[in-house]
Amino acid sequence: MIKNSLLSIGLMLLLFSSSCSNEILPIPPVEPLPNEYQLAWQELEYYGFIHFNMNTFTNKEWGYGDEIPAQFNPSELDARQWARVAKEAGMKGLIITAKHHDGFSLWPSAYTEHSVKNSPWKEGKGDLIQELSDACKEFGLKFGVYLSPWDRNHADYGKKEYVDYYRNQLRELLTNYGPIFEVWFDGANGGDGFYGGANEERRVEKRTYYEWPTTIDLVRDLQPKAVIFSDAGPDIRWVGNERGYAYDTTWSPILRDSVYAGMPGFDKYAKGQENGTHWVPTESDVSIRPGWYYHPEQDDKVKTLSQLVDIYFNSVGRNSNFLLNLPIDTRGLVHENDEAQLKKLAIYLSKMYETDFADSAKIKASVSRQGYAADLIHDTNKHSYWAAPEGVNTAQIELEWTSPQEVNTFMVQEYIPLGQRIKSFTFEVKTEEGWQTLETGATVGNKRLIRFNTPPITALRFSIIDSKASPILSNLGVYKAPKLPTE
Ligand code: FUL
Repeated sequence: MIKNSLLSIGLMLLLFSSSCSNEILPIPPVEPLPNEYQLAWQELEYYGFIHFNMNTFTNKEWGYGDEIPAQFNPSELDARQWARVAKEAGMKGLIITAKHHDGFSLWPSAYTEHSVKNSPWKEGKGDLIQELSDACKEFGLKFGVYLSPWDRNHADYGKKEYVDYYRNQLRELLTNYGPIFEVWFDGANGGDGFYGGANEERRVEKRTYYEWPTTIDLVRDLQPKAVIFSDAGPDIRWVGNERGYAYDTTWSPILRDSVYAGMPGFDKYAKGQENGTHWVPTESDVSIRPGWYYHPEQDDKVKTLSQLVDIYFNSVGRNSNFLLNLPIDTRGLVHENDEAQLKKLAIYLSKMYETDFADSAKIKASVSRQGYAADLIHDTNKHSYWAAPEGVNTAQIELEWTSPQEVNTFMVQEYIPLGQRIKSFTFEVKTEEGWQTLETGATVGNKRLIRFNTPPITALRFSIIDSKASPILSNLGVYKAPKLPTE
């Protein structure tokens, strides 16, 4: 009893002294929260996928598994060229299909004959995973692997032995090639295949067959800093389509009861959930061509600059990461047409981000928490931020210029280490005609990008209408994106 009263007197004194002093109190987080590897991953924003192996030479999207290693025969394979192109494109990493559904392995795995070691490429002495890992290192890119759970070549697919084989392969990939930033578990599996000559249909129970919890533990053990992607995480989730578009409302938290690649009814996760229990942000994957693999007949179907820009805004700009696939051609190179489009996107984005017009604006907030003033939204420290007072879930941030500005893009970021909070906002600009509302939306998360097309503006207002708890913004920017050509 005495102890309790002493405790409450102590607490009162503490509250009294902090309300009298200028002490900056930490802000309570709103769970679920990202871990440090998810945060580092989120900062990558844009990175590349490489689809290259047997299908490249058979001109297919899904090989049956009866191909023979002799068919894998690139004439000028150069993983350094891929890394150079990716780097120049502004990508932060590359994830390669180490093994796709047909089972052919791009490294000399000790557990199968169905690999580069029996191919004509480098007379069977090549190891493409090593080459790409080295090239990524040289060009300062992160390196990730895709290992298809479904294997249409393997005789044991469907039995327990295959799951051991899968883990053995994974162990090779996660042990021998340096740091891996992302492990990609594809969801497509089950169905007909070669299966060591059985040529039959094999269905597996996707939830239980692979014993995912054990495989996830293996990844944690071998590459504790890697994030694991599958339809529902555990770390990164699929955005729910292969067009590269996140939803307008995209929560990083999801309500999740289990995790496995290829979960049916994925739709319920696509937008995430405001009251989600696990932090599992989205990754938006899309190919620069119609196919994931190279097909010569698609040489003139590479996405246009406008399409790529649109995807960028609808992925990175909607609280997602952008994973852009490059189908490597039969020479073993990123095709010239693809490289040209990547360059256009890189130039476009660097021009857009070149000048931040927020630098010359006066920034005001309708309310601020002590120690978290409005100017902290726009400084060079990514860990400083503006926040509304405790219990205040609505606020307005206004930017004002002394002369009209020709701008067309607004960027805003929540400070996600303390949780995703904002659930409703509006965006307005002021022109000679007065104020007009240009957008109303729900989520912000890591980044929200808003494009607009108005006469020059003298002010803009980002209003947080509602939030799960007092909102926290870490960054904002105002840009002038170049005009897009009509292609
Ligand atoms: C899908 C696969 O079936 C496609 O072939 C491709 O690899 C894509 C990224 O994932 O599930």
